[in-house]
Formats: sequence, structure tokens, C-alpha cells
Amino acid sequence: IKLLLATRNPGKVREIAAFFAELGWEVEPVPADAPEVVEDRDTFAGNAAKKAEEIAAFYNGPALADDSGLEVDALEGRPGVYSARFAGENATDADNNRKLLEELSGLWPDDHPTARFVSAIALARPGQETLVSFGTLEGVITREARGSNGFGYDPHFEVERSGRTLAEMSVEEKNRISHRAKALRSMVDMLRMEQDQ
Ligand code: ITT
Repeated sequence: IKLLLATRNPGKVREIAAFFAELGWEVEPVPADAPEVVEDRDTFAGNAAKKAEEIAAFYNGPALADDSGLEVDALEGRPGVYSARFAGENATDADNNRKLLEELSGLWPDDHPTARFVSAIALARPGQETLVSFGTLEGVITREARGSNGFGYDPHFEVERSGRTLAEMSVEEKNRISHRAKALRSMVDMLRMEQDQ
């Protein structure tokens, strides 16, 4: 059985598919006519589990979801679980980045606003407990956008001790260090432990 990726975000599909390709696992993006999952939980884990479980139940097969976001310390952890909708319900990445810069505008050039990306990965399988894993990545928000890879807040997120934004890295480089890749590696570890039992 193929693993369905319960996400409509093409940036996530690219990263998660590249991650599993290295392991030789077959994954498939969810069909375009899949049911819409309402993300109404107030934690990354809650939303990830909900997305994975609804898709797993609908297609009666294993499904993997990511719920993720950016926590900015100067904004007390916002936008957090609301990262995709920071600038409003149908906000684009550009809208959200503009909103982020607006909210932090008083801080530059003296401060280097610290932040982290958080990812919760959930794996749901019909008739089994849902597994959830986490990963984080620390960095600093830059006033200037740099790079054109990745998605979301990547052009404004300079990775700690790298001097580069996530948008200046290839998918392969991002997958060596990112919040999402860490959570995915931890999920693979959990599955291997389960198999060894
Ligand atoms: P799905 O629910 O369909 O997976 P989504 O984009 O709505 O897609 P989320 O609710 O998890 O997903 O929102 C995550 C948002 O956080 C995403 O839209 C980006 O704005 C931001 N984000 C998460 N991971 C990121 C990353 O690796 N790089 C840049 N921005 C990221």
C-alpha cells in the first residue's frame, strides 16, 4: 500500500517526497478532489493528527500529514499554528511575509529577531493508533528576502550558524537540517521500533 501525503502545500510535497525517495519508499500526494480538512485544533500535533486521520479514513489506507509553522520570540510565539493564515484566510506567502516584516519593523537594524520553525508529523493507519513526531529548527528573521527556493517564510529565515536563509538552500540541503526532516526521521525511527517489537 502506498503512503498518501495529506497536504495541499506543493512545497511540503516536494520535501516529503524527496525525503522518502532516499529511503526507497513510495509516497503519493493526496488526489485533488480529496475532502478538505478543517484545521481547527490549537496545536501542531492536533492539526497534523486530524489531517492524517481524516484522509486515512476516507481512502482506507495509511496517510501522513505535516502541520507546521513559525514561532517568533518577539511576537510571543506568533504566528505559530496560524502561520498559513497570518495575513488572513486566503493569504499568499507574499502576504504573510509582508505581515511578518510589518510586525517586526521596529526591531531592525539593532535586533536579530530569533524564531524557530516547528513541524509535527502524524501517521494515521486505519484501525491503529496515530503516531506523532516533532522537529524544530532555530534561526533569525531577516529584513531582506534572500533566495528563491523553498516556500512560505523561507526567504526571511536565516538558519542558525549557517549565514544562509532556507530559500538559499536546495531541497536536499534543507532536508538535512529542517524541522520537517527531523520530524520525518523521528517518525521513521518510531516505525522501525514498532517493527522490531
Ligand atoms: P496543508 O495543511 O495542506 O499541509 P498548509 O500550508 O495549510 O498546507 P500548515 O497549516 O501546516 O500547512 O501551515 C504551515 C505554514 O507555515 C506554511 O503555509 C508556511 O507559511 C509556514 N511554514 C511551515 N513550514 C515551513 C517551511 O519549511 N518553510 C517556510 N515556511 C513554512
